[in-house]
Amino acid sequence: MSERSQQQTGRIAAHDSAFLRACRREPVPHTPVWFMRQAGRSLPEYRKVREGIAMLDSCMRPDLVTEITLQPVRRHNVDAAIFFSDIVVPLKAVGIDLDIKPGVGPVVAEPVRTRADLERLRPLDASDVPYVTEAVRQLTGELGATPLIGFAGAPFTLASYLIEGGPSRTYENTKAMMYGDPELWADLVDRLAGITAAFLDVQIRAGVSAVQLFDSWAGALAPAEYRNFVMPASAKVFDAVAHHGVPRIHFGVGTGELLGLMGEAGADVVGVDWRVPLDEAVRRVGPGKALQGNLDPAVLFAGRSAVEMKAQEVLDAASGLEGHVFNLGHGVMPNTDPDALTRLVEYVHERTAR
Ligand code: 1CP
Repeated sequence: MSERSQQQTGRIAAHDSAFLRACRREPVPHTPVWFMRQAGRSLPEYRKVREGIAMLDSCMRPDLVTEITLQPVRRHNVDAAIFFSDIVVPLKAVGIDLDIKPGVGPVVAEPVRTRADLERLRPLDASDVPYVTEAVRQLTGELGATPLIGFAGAPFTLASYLIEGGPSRTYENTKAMMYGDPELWADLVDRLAGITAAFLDVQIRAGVSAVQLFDSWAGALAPAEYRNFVMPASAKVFDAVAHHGVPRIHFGVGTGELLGLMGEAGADVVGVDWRVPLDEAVRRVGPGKALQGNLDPAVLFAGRSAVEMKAQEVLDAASGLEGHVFNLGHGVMPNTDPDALTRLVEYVHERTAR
């Protein structure tokens, strides 16, 4: 089969799925469910296949990526798969010396702090990430009518890892550059927007049915700063992939005050964490966009009846929405009981069956 017809086959098969219908704000047979970090350490089968293999190495092995991406689909009956990778993979692919340290997260050997450092961020080309194209093709073949979501890190969140050198609570170096050298900052996030757009483009060309832009840490910013320093770069990413016509999801943590702007940046679906109920979130986002979220991932530790009660609250708050994709307000935590996730999918499907 030609490359083009193969990618079309995956997308055509998934076109009428509940997930894609909800993203397009069309009527659905049931509310679709998937979970951020549905693949990963909460699953014993994941821990088994990852044994002895470093996180970034696993992202570069198409057979392993395919297996890990499929694990939660088999186990939980979720309505979408999310491509197994990491937001720092494209940075590694353009030559940034970084690693993902167990229990820590991404660590950058030489943080990006000066104009000379910017030169290390060359543009990304599809030939830098052949393993991504290969894995997406394998996956769309295996998934049939279940849509595959591609993703990338948004410029602000990627910049925070590059500048801080690793995870941060305060983003002091990131904000120092933003406020202290706005020109350098603008050039940095613009370069990152190019890399991110190219990384999404590779995934879409290979056959993913939707993309999610993770600006996980944008909630550290006030709306005015988000609008000035971050939104133009994220808008550039959304604009660059708009012509493909696949739904674009935009998500961050603690972004209640930014929801309107995050929608305005160019998203079709706005992801909401657990801090803002969906009936309030829809007022902040405005018409014409679907919402995704927003059960507190910690609720999954509280026992079955609490999970069902809190899940029902999310469904009730979403009852007036035109498009709702059920998800957690952030990723599945590693100690989560996988059976609680399976039961949650069942609950949402049963309660929303039309
Ligand atoms: O060895 C391991 O299992 C390491 C844990 C892990 C995993 C499973 C990391 C390190 N990344 C991943 C995979 C991953 N990363 C996925 C897989 C697909 C799925 O959701 O099932 C996705 C979507 C990501 C994206 C990602 N990486 C984000 C955005 C999502 C979010 O959680 O907000 C972020 C911020 C990262 C950075 C990162 N990578 C890994 C960790 C522990 C972190 C966060 C570190 C921090 O707190 O700053």
